[in-house]
Amino acid sequence: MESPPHLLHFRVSHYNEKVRWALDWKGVPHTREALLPGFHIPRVRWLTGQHRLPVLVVGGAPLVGSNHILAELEGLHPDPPLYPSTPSDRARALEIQDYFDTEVAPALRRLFWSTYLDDAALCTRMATDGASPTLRAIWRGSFWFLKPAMKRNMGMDTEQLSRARKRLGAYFDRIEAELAGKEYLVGDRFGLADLSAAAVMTAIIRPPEFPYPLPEPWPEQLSELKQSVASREGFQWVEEIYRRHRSGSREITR
Ligand SMILES: N[C@@H](CCC(=O)N[C@@H](CS)C(=O)NCC(=O)O)C(=O)O
Repeated sequence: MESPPHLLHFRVSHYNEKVRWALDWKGVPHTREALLPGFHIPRVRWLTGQHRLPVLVVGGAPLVGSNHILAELEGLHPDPPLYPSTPSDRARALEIQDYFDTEVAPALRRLFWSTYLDDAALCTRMATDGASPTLRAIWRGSFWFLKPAMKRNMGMDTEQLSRARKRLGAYFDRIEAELAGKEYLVGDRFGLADLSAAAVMTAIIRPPEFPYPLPEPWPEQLSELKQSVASREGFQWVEEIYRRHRSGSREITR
């Protein structure tokens, strides 16, 4: 018997949340393996020739990139459909997905990590949540070289961070403009665009249904960031979409 899909992921990550959500929502039983940022590289490189997560191993073959994985899942498990049925709705959903992946996700990730990286203890607690005490201690001991590498990798210089902060409101503008008073971003049912946009926004929103809550207390700056946009209609929409559509986990635990 073929083994179930196996997800290599970071618990904290919004790109990874897209794939978890799609697997859970489509009711696909799967196994998960959480890796630690930085320590993941040799394993993921060896498996896929690149270093980013999520990776979903299906029938022994690794799939890379959240968009690609979602498209493959749709082919393998068409019911319930995540992609809209008409070509024009599909094109719009893909365009929205692309905007949130390439424009919004990297900016929000910068903002999120910037609230942690100046505090080694807090950052370790968040990044290694769920790992063994030994791994957590090794990660903490490696923080002096992980921190600059992560800052470089995520493009966390002053200019990019300030641009991300300035554009935050525009990301909510985009959700609100696409919704234009409707319940869903494309068409009249939950789908690819909603899942992609809402999952990406969890970098700062963190609805209670997000499967891996951040350890408490949050960094003050992260709470402030969340608070600064909490009254936006787009923020409340993300929370509502999670409440309604983030179904229970289909992870197989051994
Ligand atoms: N376009 C990719 C982006 C994935 C991505 O940037 N993943 C981050 C986590 S949020 C990552 O793996 N970072 C670690 C690294 O770059 O080595 C996707 O949609 O899957």
